[in-house]
Amino acid sequence: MTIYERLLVEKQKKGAGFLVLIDPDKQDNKKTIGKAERAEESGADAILIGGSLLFSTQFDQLIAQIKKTLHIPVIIFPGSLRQISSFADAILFLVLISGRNPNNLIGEQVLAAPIIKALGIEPISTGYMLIESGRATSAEYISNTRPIPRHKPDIAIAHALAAEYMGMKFAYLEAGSGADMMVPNEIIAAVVSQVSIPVIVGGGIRKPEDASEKSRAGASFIVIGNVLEKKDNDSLINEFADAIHFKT
Ligand code: 1GP
Repeated sequence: MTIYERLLVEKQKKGAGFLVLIDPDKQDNKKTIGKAERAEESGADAILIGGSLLFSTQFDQLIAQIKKTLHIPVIIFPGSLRQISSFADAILFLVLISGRNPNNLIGEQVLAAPIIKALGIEPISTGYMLIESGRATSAEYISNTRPIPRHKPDIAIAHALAAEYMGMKFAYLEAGSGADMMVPNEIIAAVVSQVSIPVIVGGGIRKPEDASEKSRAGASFIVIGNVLEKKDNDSLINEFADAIHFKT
């Protein structure tokens, strides 16, 4: 079974899947590994690892160490070509379809593809869509693109449909890490009502009740990052898992 299929099985069983995002720069490797272990114990379905920027020079070693103890998939959520590792189970093969920057639409992908092939990592093609969320986010700034206006669900639907028709496996609605405002539930529901590919939602989700609303609005996977870095406690991760896994 591929990692993609495994994720879909978890979503089917639990209502929605819980993905914990780890930023390799936020703490030292030892703490990061501990955090990944706690996420697995609490019921996270996979670890995403990556960020818009990467200061660390230990990316490969970190993933290798995480993989030694974890059983859930470790999936790269790359901000750049530097974030590729043979130790990962899969990589979100991101295409920033909400923007019109050719580098994020095809340039980086052409450079990354032969490396991914040579390393034998499973690529999961993902239509990545930035949704306006208040202040400019790192993803917007670094990619030099404009997000989709948050009160324009029709624009989001058109992009997600284009992702589906181009054969992508996920549509990712992204408010941005630490965003002031989350992706609105109306946009999630509107997109989910029109596309058949699973929708990932993340950015600025700080409370389990909000995560619950997003999964009930139809998101197949919810990504939680920042808040678990700030309030690193078992009970909060457990609450997120319970809120997102609404079928279990
Ligand atoms: C960001 O969607 C993810 O790429 C998660 O965002 O860090 O705000 O939870 P947070």
